[in-house]
Amino acid sequence: MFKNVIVRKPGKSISEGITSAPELGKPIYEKALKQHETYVETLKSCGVKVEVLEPLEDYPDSCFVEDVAVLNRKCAIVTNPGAKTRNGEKNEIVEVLKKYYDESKIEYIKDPGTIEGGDVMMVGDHFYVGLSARTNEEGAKQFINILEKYGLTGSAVSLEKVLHLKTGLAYLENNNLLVAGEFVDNPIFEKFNKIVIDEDELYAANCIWVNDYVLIPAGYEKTKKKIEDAGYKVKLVDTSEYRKVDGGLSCLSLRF
Ligand code: CIR
Repeated sequence: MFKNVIVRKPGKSISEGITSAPELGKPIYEKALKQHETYVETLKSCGVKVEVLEPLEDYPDSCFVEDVAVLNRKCAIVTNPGAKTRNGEKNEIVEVLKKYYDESKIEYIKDPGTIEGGDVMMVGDHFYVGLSARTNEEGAKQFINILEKYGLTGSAVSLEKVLHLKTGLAYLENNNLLVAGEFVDNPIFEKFNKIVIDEDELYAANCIWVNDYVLIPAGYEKTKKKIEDAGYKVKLVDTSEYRKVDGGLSCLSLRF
């Protein structure tokens, strides 16, 4: 169960966030802010406390707070984002982490290692780490070494197409895994009960399990039905403005 969530409000500069889909247009700030407020309220309705950080205009992608740290019950790992324009975001998360973790339990990934939290999927005490354009082998190695220090484990997964590991995967607890695209037939995920996302709803693979609920992006009916059929209570959140800059439900929060 999660008790706490950290989010960061988007700034006006979100319109300049990194995107692989410029054809969707730029996010509209006012709409993004409204969607963020709904996201926070929805999280609260799942029984977690939400700490809302102020926007960082210098970092257009900084509302995607998941990428700058990986939090678990034993330690906090501050990442080293591989996207150059995002790297400085890591310095802005440390202060708030000190409220929740003893300083001796806050660990750091160092150059030349890079890693972003979107590439990390937690399954109990095991962490899958995607090797992507943002996360390199050295970053994954440092990350797994830190986990082992705390009695946790990790393993690397090579990515082919997607931005982050969790762009195409979401662990819904109870051995249930949402899988999309390049991960559907990957033998690494054979042991899970797979809920396969249709090609035309790929974006909806980025769902989050929060206590007894699954948060799903609004507008993906087939995915919603599949998750309901698997026995979950679902809550819909519109993330259309974040989608324009490759962001989704998991990217917008740190849950621990
Ligand atoms: C980026 O390219 O870094 C942002 N525009 C989107 C980050 C999405 N984060 C995530 O999937 N964890």
